[in-house]
Amino acid sequence: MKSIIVVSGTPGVGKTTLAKLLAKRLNFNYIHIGELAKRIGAVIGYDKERKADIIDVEKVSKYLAELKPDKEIIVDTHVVEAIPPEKVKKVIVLRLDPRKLYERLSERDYPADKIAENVESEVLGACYIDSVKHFGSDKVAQIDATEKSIEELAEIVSHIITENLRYNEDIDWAEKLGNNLAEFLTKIARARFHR
Ligand code: DAT
Repeated sequence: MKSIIVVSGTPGVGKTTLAKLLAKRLNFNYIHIGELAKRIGAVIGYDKERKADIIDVEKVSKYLAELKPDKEIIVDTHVVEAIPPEKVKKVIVLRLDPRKLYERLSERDYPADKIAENVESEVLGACYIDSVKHFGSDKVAQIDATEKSIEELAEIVSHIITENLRYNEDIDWAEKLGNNLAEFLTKIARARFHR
């Protein structure tokens, strides 16, 4: 049975860039869950505030569970509930220093609310926690992408996948930001009210 490799993480951490490069290098199929949902009619609404499609996670999960692909698949998503855990071999969770994430998201055409929400969820490690809950800690590999080039990341992750390695970097942004955390979060929260 061909399995699924999930690349997850807060929007802006570099999932799509890495997942596409990995698919090319390893000769795997690439699936972006947002695009797949559109293609199979699993978009059930639009969240105006977040400027994002609302996905029928059960429909997508069922579709992936029944898929009989000719190759392994790299799935690009932060919506882990849309992936059937029994099909998954490895989950790569990319993490990014929240200050860098804030810069990246500010360069995108993102509403201030969405930026704040994503940065806060990166501080808390929400995608990592969700992944561990959904897939189990054995399958989840957490990587700090902050100081790594795309090439470096692809090299590390290729090894993790092909050799099925256990890998987990100890990441705690609250600890890293220390005394600057409160000031940083206040700055982001304020931006919400100055639209
Ligand atoms: P995501 O799919 O998680 O939303 P992305 O792949 O679209 O993220 O990347 C967001 C931006 O960051 C994009 O302009 C490419 C850049 N980027 C991604 N990974 C990077 C890395 N390791 N080093 C430098 N820039 C990176």
